[in-house]
Amino acid sequence: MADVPFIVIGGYLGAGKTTLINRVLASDHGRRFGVLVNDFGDINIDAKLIQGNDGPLISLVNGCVCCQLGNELGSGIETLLNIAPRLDALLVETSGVAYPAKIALYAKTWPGLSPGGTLVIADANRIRQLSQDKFVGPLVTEQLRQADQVLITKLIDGSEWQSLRRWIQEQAAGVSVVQSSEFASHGVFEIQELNHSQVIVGDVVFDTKSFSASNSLDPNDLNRWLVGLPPEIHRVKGIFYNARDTKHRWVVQGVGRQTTLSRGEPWGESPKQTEIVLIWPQSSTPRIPDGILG
Ligand SMILES: Nc1nc2c(ncn2[C@@H]2O[C@H](COP(=O)(O)OP(=O)(O)OP(=O)(O)O)[C@@H](O)[C@H]2O)c(=O)[nH]1
Ligand SMILES: [Mg+2]
Repeated sequence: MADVPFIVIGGYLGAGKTTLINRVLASDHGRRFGVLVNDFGDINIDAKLIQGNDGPLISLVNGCVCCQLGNELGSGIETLLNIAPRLDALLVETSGVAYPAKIALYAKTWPGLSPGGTLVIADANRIRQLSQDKFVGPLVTEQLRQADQVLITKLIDGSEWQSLRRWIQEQAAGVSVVQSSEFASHGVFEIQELNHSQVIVGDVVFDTKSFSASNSLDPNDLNRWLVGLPPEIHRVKGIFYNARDTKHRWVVQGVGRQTTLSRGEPWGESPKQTEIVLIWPQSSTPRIPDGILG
């Protein structure tokens, strides 16, 4: 029986990993994926946002899989490998604070897995600035170095593409760089593994806070609260029960200063609940404003 490719999707908080996974799952690939999704907070928002997967999804929560959740990842892999008929591939979304090569190593040692490569997602608007950040810069740069391929998202100005690609290749010698608009979903099966000489895992520590409530939220109130969040909060994400549209889940996304509220899937049978997670580098100690979620 052929080994199952183990494909790792990494990259910093909010770069676009879940969005890419949803795109791959929704495409006409004719393959059955098992998905493992690690979210750093204590509520796995991403597991609720991954859609269109006919296969199984395993949620790894409350920590980062590269350092804290090794046993959970192992048992998740084993569960997926035991599914009959055999899945065609395992797709792993690392948390945005993970060192992806450490996770990719599982494919080299775990019976039944074969290496499927590491795709690291980079947000065109933020990657250079993040690489200079005094707290997270070393992590962000190391994530790029651990990639077999880098995928650039959110490229608005096409004229930036060449210089961004060159910059990434300066950080990570030999890596191939693609932009998301030119990345076909079957590309996840075509990642060429590079020979990474060593796997570095640093010690950037992150903090998280989550809110859950069963009462509805007004989008205007939520927006006002989001605007008041300090810039040290690197990621906000969640689903909320919108007082104005109680049929659908609403999704809140915040990456840096960019925030959006959008309509999600119908609630269906699931309980109508607001669940929002904030993540930030621990050293920055932001003050989270009181208010609707305070
Ligand atoms: N314009 C644009 N927005 C994108 C793209 N990819 C992702 N986004 C947006 O970026 C935000 C974060 O996307 P996610 O896919 O959740 O990012 P992520 O890397 O999974 O985030 P974490 O799991 O929290 O680290 C969302 O608002 C997405 O809609 C893209 O290619 N273009
Ligand atoms: Mg995600």
